Amino acid sequence: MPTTEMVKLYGAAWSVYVRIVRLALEEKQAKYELVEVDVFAKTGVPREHLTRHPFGRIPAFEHGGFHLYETGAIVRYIDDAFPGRELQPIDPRARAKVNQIVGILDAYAYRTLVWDIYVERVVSVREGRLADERKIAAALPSAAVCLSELNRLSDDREFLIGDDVTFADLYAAPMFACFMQAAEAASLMEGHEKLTCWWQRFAARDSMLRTSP
Ligand SMILES: N[C@@H](CCC(=O)N[C@@H](CS)C(=O)NCC(=O)O)C(=O)O
Repeated sequence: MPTTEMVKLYGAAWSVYVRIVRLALEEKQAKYELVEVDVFAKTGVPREHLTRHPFGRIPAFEHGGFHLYETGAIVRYIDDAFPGRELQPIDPRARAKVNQIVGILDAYAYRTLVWDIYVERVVSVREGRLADERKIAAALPSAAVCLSELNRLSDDREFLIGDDVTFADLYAAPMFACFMQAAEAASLMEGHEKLTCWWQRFAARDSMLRTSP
C-alpha cells in the first residue's frame, strides 16, 4: 500500500483516543484528514459512523480502502505501514514495558484520570453543571495508584521508556493533557518527579502543539 494515500481519521479533536492516533501520524509525518464525527449528538451516533465503528466510538481509520477501528490496532498499523521513526522499541523488555504502560493507561488511567477527575472537575464547569464530588473522591485512590505505577515504570530518560518516543508517550500525553488541568493533579503528582519532568518536556513537543484541541 503506497503510504502517499491520504489517511482519513474519523473522530473529534477533543477526543483522547483520536489524539493518540493523530500523535502517531504526526510523529511519522504522515498526511491525514480529520473528519469530524459527533458521537454525542442528540440524535445519537451518526448512522454512517456505525458502519465504520459498530460500537459507536471514535476514532475510526481509513487508508487506501483499508478500514480499522480500535486505537491499538490503528497505531500499530501506522507504525508498520508508514516510514519514519519507529514507535516501538526493538528490545523485548523495553517493548514489554511500553505495552504494560499502554495497558495501564487503557484499562485504569483513562477512566480515572479523564472521566472521573478531568470531566467532573473541568468539563462540568465549562458546561455549567456541578461537579460530582463523590465520583472525584472515589477516583482519587485509583488515580494515585495509576500515577505511582507510571512514575515507577518510567525510565529517567528523555521519554517514558528510553530515548525515543513510543506508544507509551503517545497514549499517556493526551490523558495527561486533560488530567493536569484538574485542581487535584497538583497534589496527586507530588513526589512523582520522573513523570512530572516527562510531562513538562512532552507537552512542549511539536506533535502535541499541532494536535492541541
Ligand atoms: N477502545 C477504544 C476506545 C475509544 C474511546 O473510548 N473513544 C471515546 C472518545 S476518547 C469515545 O468514542 N467515546 C464515546 C462514548 O463513550 O460513547 C479505542 O481504543 O479506540
